[in-house]
Formats: sequence, C-alpha cells, structure tokens
Amino acid sequence: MQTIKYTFQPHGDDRGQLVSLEEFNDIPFSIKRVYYMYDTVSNVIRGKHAHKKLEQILVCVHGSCKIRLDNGKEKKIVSLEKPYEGLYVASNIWREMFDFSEDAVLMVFASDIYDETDYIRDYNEFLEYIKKFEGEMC
Ligand code: T46
Repeated sequence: MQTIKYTFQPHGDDRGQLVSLEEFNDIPFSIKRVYYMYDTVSNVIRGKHAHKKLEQILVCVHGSCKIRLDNGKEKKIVSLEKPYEGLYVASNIWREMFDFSEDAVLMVFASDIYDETDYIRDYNEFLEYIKKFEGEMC
C-alpha cells in the first residue's frame, strides 16, 4: 500500500518556526473542516473506522502518535512525530490512531464537514464495502 506523507515547509527564523498550509498548494483538496484531539488517554485506540468519501491530512502538531492504515488487503503503520509532516488518508481506508504521547495534539484537515453517514464503523462491513466498490470500478 502506498502511503503519502507530506513534508511541509517550515518558515524558521531566530524567533522560531511557522508552518502555513494552504488548500490546493499544501493540502491536496479544499479544506472544509479542521479538528484536533488532545489529552488522549494512554493506550487508547481511536478511529477504528473508514470513510466512504472523506479525504484527510493528519498532522501531529505536538508530541507523537501512530496511525495504522488498512486497505482491506494490506496494513501499514505510520509514525507522526514532526509538526511539519502530514499523512494523507484517502477514502476507503480503515484507520486506527494509537500510541499517543501524553502531550500529543493530532490536527486533522478534512475535505468535508462532519457527516456520520460517511463513516463505516464495522470492520466486516468495511471489507464488504470495498469489495463492492472495487467491483463497480472494474
Ligand atoms: C477520522 C479520525 C482521524 C464531531 O462532532 N465533529 C467532528 O468533526 C468530529 C471529527 C467528531 N465529532 C464528534 C463525534 C463523536 O461524538 O466527536 C466525537 C468523537 O469522534 P470520533 O469517535 O469519530 O473520533 P475519532 O478520533 O475516533 O475519529 C476522528 C474522526 O471522526 C475521523 O473522521 O478519520 O479522527
């Protein structure tokens, strides 16, 4: 499975660092929503779902965490530990976020507003969905 990790350009000077993210320049879609999670309880696994349409970029702007990506055939674990790195997560990918450091702040740029009907929260349903989706694409 190909994973796309972006390295954003930090604008550093003697005062510190600044990262700017613009839709279509740095983020490959129109940004409709930004959300972030913090104070994540240790050993917790978040996510455990896929999206039918939503595209996202995940940036751990403070601390670190890991993301497990699963396309139904392959699984991959990606570490996010730099505030200038972004992981692209496409639709139809099961994702789990885990191993959060105590100080982790995971910020997410999303291509659409919150819509519970876009979620697939059952893993077997996800496998069925992508099988059907791939069938329709042939
Ligand atoms: C994803 C991963 C990376 C809202 O009201 N609005 C929102 O925009 C979001 C994202 C969540 N919520 C509510 C829904 C739940 O009551 O916040 C609560 C926690 O959401 P959820 O359990 O879906 O959070 P995660 O961390 O499991 O998943 C989130 C995103 O939901 C999901 O799209 O890809 O982060």
